[in-house]
Amino acid sequence: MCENLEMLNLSLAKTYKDYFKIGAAVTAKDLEGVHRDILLKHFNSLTPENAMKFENIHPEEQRYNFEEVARIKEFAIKNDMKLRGHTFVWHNQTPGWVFLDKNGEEASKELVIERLREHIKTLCERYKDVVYAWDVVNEAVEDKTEKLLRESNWRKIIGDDYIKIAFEIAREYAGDAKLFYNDYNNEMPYKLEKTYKVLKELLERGTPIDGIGIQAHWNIWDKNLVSNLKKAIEVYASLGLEIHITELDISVFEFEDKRTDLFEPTPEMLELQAKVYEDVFAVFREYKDVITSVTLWGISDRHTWKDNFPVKGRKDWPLLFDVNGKPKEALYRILRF
Ligand code: HAH
Repeated sequence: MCENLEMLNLSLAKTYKDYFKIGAAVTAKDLEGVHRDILLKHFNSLTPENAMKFENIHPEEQRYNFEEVARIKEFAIKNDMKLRGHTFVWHNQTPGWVFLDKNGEEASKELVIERLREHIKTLCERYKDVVYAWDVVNEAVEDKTEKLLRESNWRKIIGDDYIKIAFEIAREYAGDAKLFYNDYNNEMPYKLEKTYKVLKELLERGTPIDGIGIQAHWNIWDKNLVSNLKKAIEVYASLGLEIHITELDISVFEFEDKRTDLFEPTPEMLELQAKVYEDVFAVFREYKDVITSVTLWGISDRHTWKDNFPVKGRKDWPLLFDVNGKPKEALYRILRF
């Protein structure tokens, strides 16, 4: 405890300044109150959790909604932070209009590509001064069947080359920002193999992909996590890719565990969680030459997407600060090494 008191003054971002950026996913609400204090002390990179997603920032063809991102951008610049841009091409949270023509029929390939270009150009130019990396394509690899690529409107209308096309367009407008392919479970063997195939082929065809985002929506029960993670980092690095950990959180529930009767995390869970955070940060440090950014998908357990996934309305406690914004044992473990 004495030791913990001393550590209260330490900053995560400062502790890791010679390793990688330390980020958090944020909404505009997080720029006030307890979350604001935590951000200022511990983080130097921000990812808008939802505000840059297509349906939020570009809800209608002729209407952008820049308000929330403007507040996040202003906060970042004022406090010497950078942004990760998330995300241009995704099968979720993309408005229907993108894929429909003026008669309400399925839009042509040319029209969808033209719209994508306009969208990417607008965002890249607007956020050039503050975004250091874009998630150009999110979650394109299929994980249920044997197929490599997921079905989506993007793929259905543009064809398999939609990924290559998106990266090429982004490269035209993104300036110095790095371009990332981002996905979940891509450290697990089944998906690592597919992702490697997809990315290798894209890179061989000259697709301007700079890096891979490992989302890192993990849990405290996965015994193979550290070995899978190391293997995945080595495989992706062998392709010459930079690596970002983009959406880290460590659930107290196994994915298959759908129980709803737990109202606070048990001491055993918190201890196990601290150990998993400690272990994965040791791996991140070991690979600091290829890992250049580590982002938590939220700030404190008060607000986390895990409260609605995979079970809607079930509380989870996956982050480094508790529901009151107090540091958890997990935070101390990654500050002390
Ligand atoms: C992520 N999907 C998204 O990239 C992010 O934008 C969103 O806010 C939260 C999570 C993760 C995901 C998953 O782990 C399993 C199935 C679908 C989506």
